[in-house]
Amino acid sequence: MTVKIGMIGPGGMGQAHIDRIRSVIAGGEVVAVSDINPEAAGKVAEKYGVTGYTSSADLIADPGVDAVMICSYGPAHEADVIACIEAGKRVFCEKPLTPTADAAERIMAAEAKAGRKMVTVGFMRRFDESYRQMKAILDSGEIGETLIVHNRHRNPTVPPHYTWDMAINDTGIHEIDTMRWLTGEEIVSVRVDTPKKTTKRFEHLQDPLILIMTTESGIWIDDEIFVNNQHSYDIQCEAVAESGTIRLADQHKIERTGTIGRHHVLTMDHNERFWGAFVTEVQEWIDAVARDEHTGSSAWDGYAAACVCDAGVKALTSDGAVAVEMIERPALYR
Ligand code: ISE
Repeated sequence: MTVKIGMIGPGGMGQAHIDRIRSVIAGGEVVAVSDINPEAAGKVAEKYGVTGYTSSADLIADPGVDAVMICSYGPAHEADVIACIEAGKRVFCEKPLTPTADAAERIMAAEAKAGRKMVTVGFMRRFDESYRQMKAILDSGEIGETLIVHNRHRNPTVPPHYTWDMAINDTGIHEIDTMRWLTGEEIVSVRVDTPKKTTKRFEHLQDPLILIMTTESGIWIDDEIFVNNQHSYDIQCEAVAESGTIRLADQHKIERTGTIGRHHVLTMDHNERFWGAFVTEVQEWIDAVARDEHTGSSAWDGYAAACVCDAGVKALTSDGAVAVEMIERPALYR
């Protein structure tokens, strides 16, 4: 079976997914796109030879669309995700699922009504081979209990529209989800430490900043978020356990030797660094849709990430740790 996919919001991220589906992913075909901007909708539809809509509702209602990918901007997600659930169509939604925890709760209510999990959130690091190897070793218990996890999330630069809260809501959200998945625990408190600021940033940003999170059992997690480092997309993670440590190795693809010495070529953005993870993520989603099953992170994961982000944003403007407030996990997600 070929899964016929409708794509809402085919901007940079959406088109990167379309290109992967057309080149290296099996079992799926993008048959329609929608963009509220008629010119953009027309251009992308023509580029890929698919149906173009200016209304996401029309795309979701299209009987030729089996499942939907949403890559529009966060505030538009809730209405479209709920419309997909109500139409009985499985949906892959890029992160963040919703910018607020309340909106994610409404999505969970729609799934509860449908009686099944239909939403997958695009947290791609769960599909990265090296993170998966780290998790397998930690889960095996071979090196004992995890005590501490150190993370670094660095970008060469960010655009002027990157607002002060995005360090947490748009960048740190990756570690927030990955740490919940890696440790298998909820994050219960968040603190933000603010080091000396780089001068090479937009005035409105605290850059870098350090998120300090703790989990239910007391695992201590730090995350250096530095989004104007001027040189590379640099993702690091090291877990310290009772009788060993495990960390992501350098993510270089080649090593170059010459008059400048020997060096690794660094990646410059998430598409380059996590190419393989994106491919696995979308492939697993399409395979699961074909089997009429759910895969990947759920609406609960989207909700939990939103709750931790809320606490993180509060912590950014207050002293000390902020407790994460969450509802009890509904039965569907246990
Ligand atoms: C962006 O939205 C991403 O998802 C990238 O992975 C992250 O590194 C970047 O900071 C975000 O703005």
